[in-house]
Amino acid sequence: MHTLYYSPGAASLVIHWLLIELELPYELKLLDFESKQQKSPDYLKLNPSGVVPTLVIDGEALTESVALLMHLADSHPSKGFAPPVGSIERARYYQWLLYLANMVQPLFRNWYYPAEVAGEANVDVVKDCSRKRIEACWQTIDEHLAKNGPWLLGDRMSAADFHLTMLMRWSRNLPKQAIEWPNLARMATAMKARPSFKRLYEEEQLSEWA
Ligand SMILES: N[C@@H](CCC(=O)N[C@@H](CS)C(=O)NCC(=O)O)C(=O)O
Repeated sequence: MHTLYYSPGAASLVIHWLLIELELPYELKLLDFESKQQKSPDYLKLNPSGVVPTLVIDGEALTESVALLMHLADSHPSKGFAPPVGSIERARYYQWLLYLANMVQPLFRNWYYPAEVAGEANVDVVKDCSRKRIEACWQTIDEHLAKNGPWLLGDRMSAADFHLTMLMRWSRNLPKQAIEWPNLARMATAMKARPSFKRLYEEEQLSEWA
């Protein structure tokens, strides 16, 4: 059994999406960010960083969205969301997942939580720098998809494409959205057409970027 602690649209979204895709039994536990439930003593015992996602698998609490995504994809090889360990496709998979996790995702953290970087007095400059660097990442990924797409790993869709789609969704409030890059737009359209996306939206009660 899987229990996912989530907040609608947050980094937990990709884990929720994969649980649906992999047809796993799961229970959702909503954390109310308004009342800072993610910082409650009970939740901090599960996730000392006070963030989502936390996925409890058979009683063990695990964190970090990309680590969870990799574990879920590897545990259900029949779905083909992760290339075989040791293959060159696997090396590309690691490359793109870590690019998304280390490069793109932290820039979004800076955009949405700019005071964390350099205090309230500097939020505008932090947001502006983050935005420019996010746009440079979209340019890099779009050029890659143009040459080597349609997916991050070429002809083969992988768990990395789910993560990329979640990050693209986060750009909907930025001056220039990811879908303004044509290859990213085509990829997002294909991902949104999956039946799992509809169920994800229903269960998280999302409507923006449908
Ligand atoms: N590296 C973590 C980052 C998770 C993260 O920053 N989650 C955000 C939502 S997207 C969160 O829980 N924010 C609430 C807070 O920081 O209080 C992961 O990928 O799991």
